[in-house]
Amino acid sequence: MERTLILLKPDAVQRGITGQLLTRFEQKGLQIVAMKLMQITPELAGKHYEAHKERPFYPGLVKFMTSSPVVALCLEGIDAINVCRNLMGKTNARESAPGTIRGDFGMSRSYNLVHGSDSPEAAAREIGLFFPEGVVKCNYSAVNWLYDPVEELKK
Ligand code: 3AN
Repeated sequence: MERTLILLKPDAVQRGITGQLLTRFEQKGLQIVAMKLMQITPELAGKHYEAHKERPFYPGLVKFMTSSPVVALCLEGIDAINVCRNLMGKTNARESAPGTIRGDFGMSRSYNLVHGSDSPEAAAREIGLFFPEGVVKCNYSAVNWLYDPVEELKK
């Protein structure tokens, strides 16, 4: 099992579509192990987007991400990072394929609705940043029907 940090960004919260976006992840079969509505501070945004500090779009990105609450989620599943990034679609929502979250809900490259960790290292770091209190220990029984217990869940 792998974990990833997902953020439903200020545009998703303000447009009132967080439920629809969360449904995409739930119906795919990802498990929620942490979730909260929160306001990102400039300090947290700075740590989260550390890798983009020198990029021209960085100031606008921090302004946007701190402009309204976000919904932060930690999702779990086999290959959760890649599965979520495929569900999200390309960074530029105008170029994102129909069927993806960005492709179906967005028109912008910067207001692109959702963030998902892009590597196991980033996921561990970002989950620590957004959920310093830790995630919830859950035993979802659906796991045994989402995956082949013999082939995919064997320890
Ligand atoms: P993704 O979120 O698809 O992994 P990243 O990590 O390359 O994309 O970029 C982080 C965030 O920075 C994006 N989600 C988007 O909001 C913003 N961003 C990326 N590239 C640009 C750009 N060229 N202009 C404006 N905003 C951008």
